[in-house]
Amino acid sequence: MDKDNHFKCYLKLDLLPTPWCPGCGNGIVLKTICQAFSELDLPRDGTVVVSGIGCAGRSAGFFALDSVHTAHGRAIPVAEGIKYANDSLHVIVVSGDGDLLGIGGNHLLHAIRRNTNITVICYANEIYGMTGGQVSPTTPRSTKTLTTPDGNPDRPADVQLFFKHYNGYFARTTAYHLNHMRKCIVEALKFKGFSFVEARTMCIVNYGRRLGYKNSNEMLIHYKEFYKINDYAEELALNEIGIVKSIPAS
Ligand SMILES: Cc1ncc(C[n+]2csc(CCOP(=O)(O)OP(=O)(O)O)c2C)c(N)n1
Ligand SMILES: [Mg+2]
Repeated sequence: MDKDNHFKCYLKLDLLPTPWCPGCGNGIVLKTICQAFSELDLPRDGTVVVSGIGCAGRSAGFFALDSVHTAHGRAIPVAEGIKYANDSLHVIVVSGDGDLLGIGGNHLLHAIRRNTNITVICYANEIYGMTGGQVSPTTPRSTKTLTTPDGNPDRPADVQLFFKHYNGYFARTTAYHLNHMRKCIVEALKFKGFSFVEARTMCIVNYGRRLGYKNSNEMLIHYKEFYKINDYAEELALNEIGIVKSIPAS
């Protein structure tokens, strides 16, 4: 397999296409994760992928690796258990914003506190996609969803702040910024400790359409125009993407 196609060895190609809707950004994230695995030449028999429940959670089944599709919100503790049982494994969680920050939010806080050496890739589509478009912990304030027809009254979770008092690696990136996403994931995988990559990705069918986007390309253009790259910043502003490495304990 040539270098450009090497990432495919991490995928169950015979299962493609994925069940995701046309225009969904999850395939971009899935492919970029595999490209990052390929860049680091992660061993297929030494890498484990764990997911929770949701559209994003479906990705675990597409990796040609050992994988566990856990109960809703429980991917992180299962991944931690695997890592503590066999420290030589690379353990990666792939799941959605609702799964990781909503029902699973408690586990995330404690994994950050313990600084478990695993990587979490959050497919942050700002919505509960699989169940039809209910408000999620990353839905921006005032945004209309199925369950907030007058606009979300709450502030979204700013995950980088969860790291404030603990060492760890946080990065935010988007499905438009492909090279940046790959870099964020590669550095997360190399980080010795807990790493979290918030990958903004499009859900056009159960989210974007309600907001007036005609197609997911328009959502990509929004990412392009709204987000500025600010790598290695101490803290990212809402309109910034970048790597915030090893936020020091204060
Ligand atoms: C215990 C439990 N509660 C609720 C559900 C219903 N449920 C399935 S997926 C999901 C939301 C997933 O949202 P997210 O993690 O953002 O993934 P997405 O579908 O957006 O990729 C919910 C609430 C469930 N499967 N199990
Ligand atoms: Mg979601």
